Amino acid sequence: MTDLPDGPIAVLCGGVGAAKLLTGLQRVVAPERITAIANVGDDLELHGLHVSPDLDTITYTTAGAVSRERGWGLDGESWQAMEMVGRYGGVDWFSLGDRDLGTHLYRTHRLAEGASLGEATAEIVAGWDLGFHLLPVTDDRLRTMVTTADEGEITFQEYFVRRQHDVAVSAVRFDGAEDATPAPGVLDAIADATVIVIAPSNPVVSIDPVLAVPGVRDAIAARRNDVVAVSPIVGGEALKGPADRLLTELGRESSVVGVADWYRDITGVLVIDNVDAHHAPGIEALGIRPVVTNTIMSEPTITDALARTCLAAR
Ligand code: FO1
Repeated sequence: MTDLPDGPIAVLCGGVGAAKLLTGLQRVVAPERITAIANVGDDLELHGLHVSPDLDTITYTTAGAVSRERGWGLDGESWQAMEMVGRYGGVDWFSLGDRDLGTHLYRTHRLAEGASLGEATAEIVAGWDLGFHLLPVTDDRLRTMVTTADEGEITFQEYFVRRQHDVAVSAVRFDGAEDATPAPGVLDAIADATVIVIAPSNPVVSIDPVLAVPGVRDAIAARRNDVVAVSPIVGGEALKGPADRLLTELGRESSVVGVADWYRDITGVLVIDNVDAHHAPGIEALGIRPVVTNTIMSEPTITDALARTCLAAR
């Protein structure tokens, strides 16, 4: 068994890939040692509700309550409320399940009472008895915007869901990032961590909006030797979502070398899948140490082994 380091662990997170790795991490070390710092650029206001997809995907997945076939939202969902919204001609391209709505009702009410997104998130996490700490990277408004050829600039969810990310993107912007500040606990979690893991999330639209909050990228870069990133690209493709196409559309290489180049100034290690072992020299040439293992988290034993590898890799 690889010897695991002591001390606190920080994990930069997007949605599905990060949530899976977190379920492994919280099994291989005490969950209280883990602070997940999550992207909020996917958030949206819909039907007067504040929806935080990455925060909720992490919460529901680590709680074992996520819908396995969708990878988001809750298991055993019904869609009665959405059917009513659709009946009246309301926005129904973004499906909110009846159980999931409870989360958005609670979060929206707490925000209206003056609670921060971080405070509301901590209460929701407590409601699922999760042992790890889940922080939004910022409590401020930050929204990922993408520029498409046919519609110009649209919100991330209009791209990802309404367009099913089936449209080329020429630019990505994080609206509000320049005025945002790291949420309480974020910079301390990065400074105090023994290991900082960059989860296998989309580098362009999930990890970059986390790094875009002033102070966060510099804090991570300062700890580069203790940072371990996991490539979300395997064999040149994304396991889920548009990461491969986005890298290509933005003029970068959709490969583990392209990911290494994307993370060049902030990570000392890149964990890649066995199928990409031949790319190791190209990664080393960028001054990043490659760690080759099975990164396809298709079952808990693989997920836990990957979690151990990440913690032991720095
Ligand atoms: N993804 C979809 O493809 N279609 C949906 O209707 C949808 C609804 C939805 C509701 C709540 C939520 O937390 C996530 C939801 N997602 C949906 C996934 C979401 O777009 C992605 O999880 C992230 O924003 C990208 O990681």
